[in-house]
Order: sequence, then C-alpha cells, then structure tokens
Amino acid sequence: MKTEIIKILRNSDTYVSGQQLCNNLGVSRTAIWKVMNQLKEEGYEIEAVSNKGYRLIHSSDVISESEILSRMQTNYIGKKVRFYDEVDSTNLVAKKIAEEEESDGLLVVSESQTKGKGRRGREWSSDKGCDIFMSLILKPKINPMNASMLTILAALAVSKSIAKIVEKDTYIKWPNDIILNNKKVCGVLTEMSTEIDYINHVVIGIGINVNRTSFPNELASMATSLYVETEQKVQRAELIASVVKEFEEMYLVFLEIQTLQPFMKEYNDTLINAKRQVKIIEYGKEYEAIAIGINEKGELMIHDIDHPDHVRTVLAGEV
Ligand code: BT5
Repeated sequence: MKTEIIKILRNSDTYVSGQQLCNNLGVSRTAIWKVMNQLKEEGYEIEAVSNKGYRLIHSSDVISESEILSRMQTNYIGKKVRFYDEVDSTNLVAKKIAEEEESDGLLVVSESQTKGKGRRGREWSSDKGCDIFMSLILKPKINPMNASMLTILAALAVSKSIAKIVEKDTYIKWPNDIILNNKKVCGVLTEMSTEIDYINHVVIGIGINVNRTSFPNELASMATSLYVETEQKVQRAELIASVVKEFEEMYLVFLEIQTLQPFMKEYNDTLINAKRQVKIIEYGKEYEAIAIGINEKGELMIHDIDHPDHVRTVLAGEV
C-alpha cells in the first residue's frame, strides 16, 4: 500500500483526497493517515490540507523498499526488493538469499555496508546514506562460461543511466569500472555459484558513488561521485530503478542469444582503454599490450605492442 501511495502522490500535480486514496486502495482513512505519518518520518515532505487532501511537496533522497518499488519499471528484475539499513556486503546478503529461497530477479539494496567488497579481496569504500550499494540475484539458464558477460551488461546499464539522469558521459574501463572525469564512480562485482554445466545463481553487485562529497585520502585521487562532478544531488532510488530497467532490457535479449553482439558497439564506443596501451594482469602474470575492444563474448581483444597483427583475447583479468 505504501508503494502505491508514493506512486499516486508523485504522479499527481495537485492534492489527492483521502477519500480518493481510500477508494483506490480499498483501505480505511486511518490506514492512509498512518502511512502518511510514516512517510513524513522517512523524509517525505507531505502537505495535508483539510477538504483538499494530500500533496507531495518534496521527497529528499529517500531509499526504502517502497520508494524503490514505486519507481521500478521492469517486468521481473527488481520486482522484489530487500532493503537494509546496514549490511556487511549486499553481495554476501544476496548470496545467502539466493541459496535459501526462490529469488531470481530479487534486488538487495542497503543504505550502508561495513565490509563492501571489490574484486580479488579488495575493499569497496562506503559512505552511509550517500551512495548506492545494490546486488541483483539472477538464476539464468545459460552456460557458466557466459556469465562474465553479465558484468559487461551491468556496466553498460549504469553508464546509460548516468547519461540519462545526470546527463554526463562516462567511460567504461574493461571490464567493470565506470569512469567519470578520469576517476572511478562505480564498480561492479559479479560472483556466482555453479556446477560444471549449470549456474545455481549469479549475484551482480553494483556500487555507485552518488551524493558523497569527499573520499578518504587513499582514494581521493582516483575516486569521484556524481555529486562531486556535477554539484547536483541525485535521487538514488531513481538511479537504482533506471539501472535495473536498462539492465533488464539488455538481459532479456542476452538470455535468448547468449552473446553481446547487439551491445558491443555501444560498449566499445565508451571503452576508455580502446587503442591505448594497457597493462594486462591475467592469471598472476603482467604484460603490456594495446587494447582494441571487446568481442561478442565480452573478452577484451588486444594486440602486441610491436605486432599489431598478433591479436589475442583476455577473458578475465584487469587492465
Ligand atoms: C570493484 O572492485 O570495483 C567492485 C566494487 C563492487 C562494489 C559493490 S557495492 C554493492 C556490492 N556489495 C559489495 O560488497 N560489493 C558490491 P575492484 O575493481 O577490485 O576495485 C576495488 C578498488 O577500487 C579498491 O581497491 C580501491 O582502489 C577502489 N575503490 C574502493 N572503494 C571505492 C569507491 N567507493 N569508489 C571508487 N573507487 C573505490
């Protein structure tokens, strides 16, 4: 009911009467009044005028299950949301849920993380109440070898959403970083549980620096937030819903064809490494090469520095 009330208030430019809400939702006036009070406590500024009804004046950057659901425009991903005030890591929570219940498409979001994870045991720094920490649970019936392509789709979904909502062009650093003004604004961590030929579940963790104003010293030169770059506060729930929508659109196509063919060009157009010399770190080895772009499997195509004809691919690793 809360989700519905938020939607109705947001979509109305004038007052919505208590009676209208009661009729639409089939509940009592007292029930409506209780929800309005809850919403005010959560940070929604709601004006109540007798004989007119309720009007949403402003919702600060609230994220809650109801707020996120009220903005979701998808068919199945993100139709179920678990929201937490604090977790160790949304990926850890999502993995536990994935093991215990039917949860394909479920979205885990937290206001803060105490042990945010990057890849290879690295840490993801978290600022409570400012950033986005979300993990999507998926149970795709695809070859486990193809699951790493989902990281590419997630990165593309974030970059498209930032372009739409903040009107800023970002770059993607293969495979999982979103770069804004030469600094990292988002990272994606995809983890999965598999049998040899079967995926139990995939968890796609997405961390976006949204409204934070500063970073710890060790990150200051390499990390940024949407706010630092634009001086605009972004409503995190809107961005979350957009990322999920962009992702779902591509994911449904991907499930059918299991290649990135339709998305390659868009990804490669925003690839920061394209035509540049990169250091490849793969299976513990390091070497220099020139990056070309991804192929339809999401592998990074590279060529030797001195032998442009010698093209190879890197499946996992970093640059
Ligand atoms: C990543 O790892 O970029 C993946 C980050 C995924 C975070 C999300 S948040 C929701 C979900 N739950 C989790 O626990 N994780 C996911 P990697 O490519 O390994 O980059 C990590 C490196 O980025 C660190 O070693 C730092 O150098 C840098 N870093 C850490 N926190 C950062 C931040 N907030 N913004 C930008 N850079 C950061």
